[in-house]
Amino acid sequence: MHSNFDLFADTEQPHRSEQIGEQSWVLRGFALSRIEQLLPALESVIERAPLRHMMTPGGFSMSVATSSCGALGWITDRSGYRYSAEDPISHQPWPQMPEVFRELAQAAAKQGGFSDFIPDSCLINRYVPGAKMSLHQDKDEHSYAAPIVSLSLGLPAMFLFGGFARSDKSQRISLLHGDMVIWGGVDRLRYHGILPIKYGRHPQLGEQRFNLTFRTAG
Ligand code: MD3
Ligand code: FE
Repeated sequence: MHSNFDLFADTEQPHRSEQIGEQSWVLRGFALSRIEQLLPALESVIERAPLRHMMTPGGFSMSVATSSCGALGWITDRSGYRYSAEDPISHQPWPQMPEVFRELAQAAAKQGGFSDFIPDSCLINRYVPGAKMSLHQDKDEHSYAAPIVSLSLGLPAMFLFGGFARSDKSQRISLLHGDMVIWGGVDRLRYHGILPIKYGRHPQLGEQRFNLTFRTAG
């Protein structure tokens, strides 16, 4: 793994950046400078579009609770995985993507060389201890040209970063409160997952982990 220190002119704060793939990077603590705007914005989104355990096409309830904001939200039910312009519970459009979400996602994407990233969807995943996400590829987006940017909050997680076949060996990368990750280009279709979250209590978020993923879905 390659590691280096970068000095970002816009924040004047040094961030540790780790390259984990040809076009993938972990930006340690990248969201911390905006945490005071970020947490209330997240709270307001999930007040309007409450977290829910969606049903997979196979009929299992997901251990992760999800919601979305932006023009499109990711949903799953008995008819499959897809993006939808409305929340299937309220039949209303998803809440707007808060400015601070978009700004952080675009600033992170820029660090990976994706300077024209325009996310139209933010999927919110909430993990409690024991919740996990099995190895999968993200293939529901219209185009794979745009990167995916993720933001981790709360309890730590062990992220699995695999290859292009399910059976390829995975790297294990721990993701902490405030870390952001960029995946694009040749790494966009890699298998990935999250090991079961360990018990613990985060000082700001309690017994949970949130992951926000920013995508160009439409
Ligand atoms: C790696 N979420 O929502 S970060 C997902 O932490 C998802 O909640 C995880 O996988 C989480 O689909 C992992 C997101 C992520 C997204 C896309 C990727 C990691 C990726 C695409 C390629 C490689
Ligand atoms: Fe995924």
